[in-house]
Amino acid sequence: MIRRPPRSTLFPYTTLFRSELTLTTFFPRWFIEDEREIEEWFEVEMPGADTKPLFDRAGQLGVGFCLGYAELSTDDDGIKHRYNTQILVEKDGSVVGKYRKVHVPGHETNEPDRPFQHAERYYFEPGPDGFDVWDAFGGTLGMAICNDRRWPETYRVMGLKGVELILIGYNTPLHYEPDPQQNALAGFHNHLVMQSGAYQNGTFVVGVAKGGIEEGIDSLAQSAIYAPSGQIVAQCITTGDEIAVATLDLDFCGYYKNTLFDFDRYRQPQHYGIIAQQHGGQE
Ligand code: CDT
Repeated sequence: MIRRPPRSTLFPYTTLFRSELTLTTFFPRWFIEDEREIEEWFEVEMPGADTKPLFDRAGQLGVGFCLGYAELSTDDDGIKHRYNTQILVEKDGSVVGKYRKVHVPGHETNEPDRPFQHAERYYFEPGPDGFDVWDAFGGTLGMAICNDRRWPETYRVMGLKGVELILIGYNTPLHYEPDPQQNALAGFHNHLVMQSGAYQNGTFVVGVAKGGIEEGIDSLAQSAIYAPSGQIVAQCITTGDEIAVATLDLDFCGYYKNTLFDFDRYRQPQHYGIIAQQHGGQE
């Protein structure tokens, strides 16, 4: 017997979701040494002077949105931190959630033999806040950024917090220099991880690409909306500007959260300790 959650509302809001590092080019493809030049890519406040009109307009229209950008923050000790960040903005224009990318891929130093850099680990430190969820748009929403989507822990942490919709921006170059045999599988891996993350946690997932060619580099498109069944609800079919539209009944999550993936009933966390305690894999 399926236990339905008490709430039975449709997801009655319009939201727009943009990709990772939306406000700039994907600058980690360049290795820049000058600190001041680096900081030009970063936002020190959000909204700032350039982005305030977007918030105002969204508020006027009652359209929420999610936006990825490079964040420069200064802590209480005056130390600067650079994060790959995404925010969730409600339909009144208020920021309800901020997420800083946890899994930072790529390399730390200049590797001039590559056709282009992927120096995210030079520009960004891992987000210190982990994976949170927020009550927004009538549901429980979470966020992740690009490489996070490849790690099952990303979804499970939010799954344990009751997430119903995870918003993931990504920027995935179609050429992967460390192992080019993976190039042809980029689209397959993209769907594979988000479909399984959605299914195994009974949540909707929205994956949004900054796809197509930017500064001569071709990146994966295929933005899509995934259901808790693991099925694709909607998908973009071009590499140009395109909008995928779907109406999501978040109560559908209950069919999975309360049956096969009833965590309370079936999980065996006493056997999972190594996942949180051990960093690398054994030989
Ligand atoms: N932006 C981002 O995280 N991109 C990575 C590319 C592969 S690692 C160089 C990704 O996981 O899609």
